[in-house]
Amino acid sequence: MELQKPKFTGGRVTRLEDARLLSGQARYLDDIEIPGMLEIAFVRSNRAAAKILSIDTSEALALPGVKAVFTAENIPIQMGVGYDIIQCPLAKDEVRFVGELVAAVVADNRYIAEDAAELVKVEYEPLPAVVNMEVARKEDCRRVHEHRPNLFFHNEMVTEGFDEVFASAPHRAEASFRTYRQTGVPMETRGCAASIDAYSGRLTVYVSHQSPHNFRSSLCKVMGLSENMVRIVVPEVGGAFGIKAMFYPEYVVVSYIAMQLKRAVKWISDRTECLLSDAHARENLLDVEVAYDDDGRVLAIRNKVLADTGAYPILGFAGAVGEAGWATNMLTGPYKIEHLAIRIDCVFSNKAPVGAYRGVGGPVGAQVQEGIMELVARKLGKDPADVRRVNIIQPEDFPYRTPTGNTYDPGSYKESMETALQLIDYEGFQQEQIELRKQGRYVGIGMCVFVEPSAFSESEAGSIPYETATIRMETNGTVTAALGLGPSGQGHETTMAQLIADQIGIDVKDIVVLHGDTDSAPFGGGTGGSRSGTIGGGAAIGAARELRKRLAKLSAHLLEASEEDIELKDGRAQVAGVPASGIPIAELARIAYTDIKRVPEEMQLEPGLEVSFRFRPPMNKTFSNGTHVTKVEVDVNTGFVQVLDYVAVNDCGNLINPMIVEGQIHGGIAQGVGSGLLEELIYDEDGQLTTLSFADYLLPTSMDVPRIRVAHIITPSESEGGFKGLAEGSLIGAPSAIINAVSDALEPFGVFLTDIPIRPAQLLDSLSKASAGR
Ligand code: SMO
Repeated sequence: MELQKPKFTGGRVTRLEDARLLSGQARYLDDIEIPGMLEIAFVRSNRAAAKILSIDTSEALALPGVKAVFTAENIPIQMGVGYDIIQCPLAKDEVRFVGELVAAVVADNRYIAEDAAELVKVEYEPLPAVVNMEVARKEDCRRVHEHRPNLFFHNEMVTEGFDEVFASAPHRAEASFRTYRQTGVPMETRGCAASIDAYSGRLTVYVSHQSPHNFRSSLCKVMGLSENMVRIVVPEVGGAFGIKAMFYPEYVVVSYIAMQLKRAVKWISDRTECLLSDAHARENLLDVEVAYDDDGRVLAIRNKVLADTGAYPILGFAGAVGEAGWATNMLTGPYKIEHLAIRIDCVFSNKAPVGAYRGVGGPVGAQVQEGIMELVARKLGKDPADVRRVNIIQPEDFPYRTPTGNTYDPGSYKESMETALQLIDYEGFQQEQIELRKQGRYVGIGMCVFVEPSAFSESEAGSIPYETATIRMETNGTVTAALGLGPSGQGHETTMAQLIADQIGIDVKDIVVLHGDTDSAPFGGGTGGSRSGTIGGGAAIGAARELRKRLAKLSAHLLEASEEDIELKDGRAQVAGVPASGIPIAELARIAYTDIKRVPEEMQLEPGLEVSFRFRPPMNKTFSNGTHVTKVEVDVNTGFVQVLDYVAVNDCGNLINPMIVEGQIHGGIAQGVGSGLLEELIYDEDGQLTTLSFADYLLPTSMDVPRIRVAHIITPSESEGGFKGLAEGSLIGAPSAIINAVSDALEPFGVFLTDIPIRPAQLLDSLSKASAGR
């Protein structure tokens, strides 16, 4: 039987979830109401480092409406969070960062709980806070964890023959790059609610999260619970960006309290808690030495990375090791650079824990890789595009093995760059730039050519290399599909339905995609690492294909035709080319369940029209790629940067839904404007976070985000459907493209920017340093 030309896959199918999302009908965590539910407010440490001498909860307990106050004393749970570190969900004896949980107040409502939290008296004996990572790494620095040196992770890697190549290169240059702390800032903050079912004794946890099954595994492991006694329900999620991929101590406290009090309880983070305690990301210092030849060909890179993990590793993420690891793993990006010497040092500090944020180390690696191209161009007086042309991996080089051991499947690295430069009129702009400079206007153009790893299918510790889809045709011919994914607005209900619909010849509107409930969804890894389309999509296609086989077999039997001649199309099964012969798929479904004497004998004991299919991509990773180019204008008096124009050329293989892909790209670029120009979590020297609201932690608004032009190039992967993940790529590309454009604008001043973000004050600082140096 021939598969018809896809009707839905590849099309701009209107998102099925949007009717409820856009009309206020969607149910997020805070919309969940459980009878008798109490609310929790946390007492968080206001010290970066201190011994806890005493906690007096008596006044809080006396407030009317307060049901209980919990401290480490009455929550005797210890979480092994990795690297020999044990974390108590509520701090015991010592606090290690501002925002760490100290006590939980349970009350009739959040107002009372907040008031009571202020009445909890914690007596601290301050300790010197370890805030600066360069200080933290020193032997004589006070230890954040007494039993471990602050420098808790160290790794080195060097390619064979590095020293010789480096020493004999015609040119060498150095630069230090720094990426400052940022965080994901989902519109809906983190939170969870827990309740015990009075009859079964099962614990249900509602949580705004990316991976229901991983969440359940972590919760059960930490609390010593049996997985069949725990149900995780993920309601609608209003953005996640990695920070909701991990497991945080609040979840243990809320679940524990629900079990103790036998009452439903809920906690939702307010915005300040979010900035204090959601995973932070990106704090890295990268010292780079680069060796290159007269043409600008990069021969070797030495990169020393120092990364700040904060006070604890976060469960479900390899801490700053993950970020520094990815930044260096992908350091050569789209370029053919053979020699690398890498050193990674990760330190603990008295700051919030570091974890996943869209792209993980990707934006950091891209900043360095693209910064190197810019640096070499400046040193040689060449056009940055020409330096990239000399270094870029050519079509004939695929599959290409990087010095860090990645095997790139084919991509359009060079083509994406040339297309992007044409679309933005790179050459034309250079003329315009000269004219504008004469008028005292500083405009610049910058690019980032990037490669994004996705669909990790090698079973690394804790990561699930596959996804499973369970799909069932109901007796009326509609389909219910369940996956272990955890969407946070990406439109999985639509994209998965598109894939399934094309396999079995029904309409997308006749498919309901379920996710986020461990009682109904098959085990899976959830959403992260740009994996859902590729791995989840592969599972959806595989399951639908199995279902199609069953429908073909049944209809062949009923139509007295050969299975090979059956086609499923527009809701009917028919002998190919003979529509009159057909039978509605809904009728097939009815027969399959309720008239089984008409079902072929060998199918009678099969479970109706329900199939499960596990998919693991055939390669370890697939790599999407793209090029971002942007024009900016800098006001040299105020340091204000306006992004004027933006072109994104993207290659993620075959597209399931171009509209959804473009949405991902627009969103990533908007975040990239924040990441490049505005967002920074700033700690003072005592370890106090000074950016506690959006008045200080600046997010991009629609006024900051430019018009974006997107173009697609399609180099299919070898995975099912030819898909590659693309969700994180635009945040990998955008910050670096913007920084490079700002550097280009300020080239007449000799400014060369290396840091992310480059905020107005820092920009003015670089300008005055550059002019002082002249
Ligand atoms: S930072 Mo994402 O959840 O891979």
